[in-house]
Amino acid sequence: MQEGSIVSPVTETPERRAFYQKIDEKNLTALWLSLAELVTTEPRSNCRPALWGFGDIRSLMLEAGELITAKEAERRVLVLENPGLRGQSKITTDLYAGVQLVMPGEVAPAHRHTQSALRFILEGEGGYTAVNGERTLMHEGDFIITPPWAWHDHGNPSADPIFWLDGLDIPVIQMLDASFAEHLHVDQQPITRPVGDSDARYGYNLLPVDHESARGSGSVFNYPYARTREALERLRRSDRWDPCHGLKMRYTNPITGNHAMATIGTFIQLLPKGFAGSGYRSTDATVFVPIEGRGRSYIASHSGDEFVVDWSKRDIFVVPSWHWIRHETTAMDAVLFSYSDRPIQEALHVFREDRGNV
Ligand code: 1HN
Repeated sequence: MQEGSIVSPVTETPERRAFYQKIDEKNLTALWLSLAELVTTEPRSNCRPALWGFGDIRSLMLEAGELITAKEAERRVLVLENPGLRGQSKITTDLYAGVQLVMPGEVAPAHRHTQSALRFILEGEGGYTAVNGERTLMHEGDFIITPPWAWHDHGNPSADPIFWLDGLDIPVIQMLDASFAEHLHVDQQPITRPVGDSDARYGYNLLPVDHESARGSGSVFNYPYARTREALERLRRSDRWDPCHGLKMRYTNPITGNHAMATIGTFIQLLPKGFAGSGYRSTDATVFVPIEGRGRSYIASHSGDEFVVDWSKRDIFVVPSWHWIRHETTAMDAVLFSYSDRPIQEALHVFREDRGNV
């Protein structure tokens, strides 16, 4: 048996080779030649561990700010390409990541598409994004959702550049061949609801009495960092720390209790200072974004290759599927935002996780 395979390789004979050539012309191929690659005993992926330092991204983005406007670019974004998946606009096998810059006074024009997006605000205050007729203000650490097919535009009336991380399910929609997109005829969509409307309707442990009939028209779309951070701070007094995750929560849709987005799982975790985490692995390749503090994470593949990430605030790093990860902090508390395809894997009953020693 071949390592990582449930089948043995078959030998070649002249007759077999001739047969393969003959069936090739009919758009046929023999499964026994590819089965070992198609059905592996464990996840095998070209996705690699990687780190992008925010300092580098920030200065390159400001350079991009001199070269092109947000309007001409449609979105002024530098795409984070996984080093094992170059040329595909992927940070993991099925998710996209990019860092977006909106300069003071700029707008990123209104459009909509079937891909879902998350924004995680890295730097700057006072920008806004408008989704389905409602604006929400951006603050550092806020997690903001653009649901599929929702009109959205962004603007920065503040005096400073605003940077955020975009996470989208682009490769998923690509695989499904379900991409649709359109432009609005004006840069900024008409505003039909006051700031805070969705939050008041869905974000206070209350729901509109007829919310069922309004389903699809909205839910919470900004999860402000101030409130998320307060929850973590209160929990640290009472909760037991998880040996792998510290104190980790997932963002939810308050109507369903499910993940906040249908395709992308989103998480926030507090690692206290002096934390030395145990190893953890899961089948959802995960993008991490520290928003407070600094620390070190050790990422190890099944073959034992170790990738050490020294991270600080606003850096971005990725952990491939089924790679061991463990986190360490020293003198400072740290808070990490993360996202993965976990909702898809759970829906398909293929999500697996494992705890142990690296
Ligand atoms: C998009 O619409 C945004 O609205 C950002 O800010 C990144 C990447 C690919 C396709 C659409 C945005 C995107 C995107």
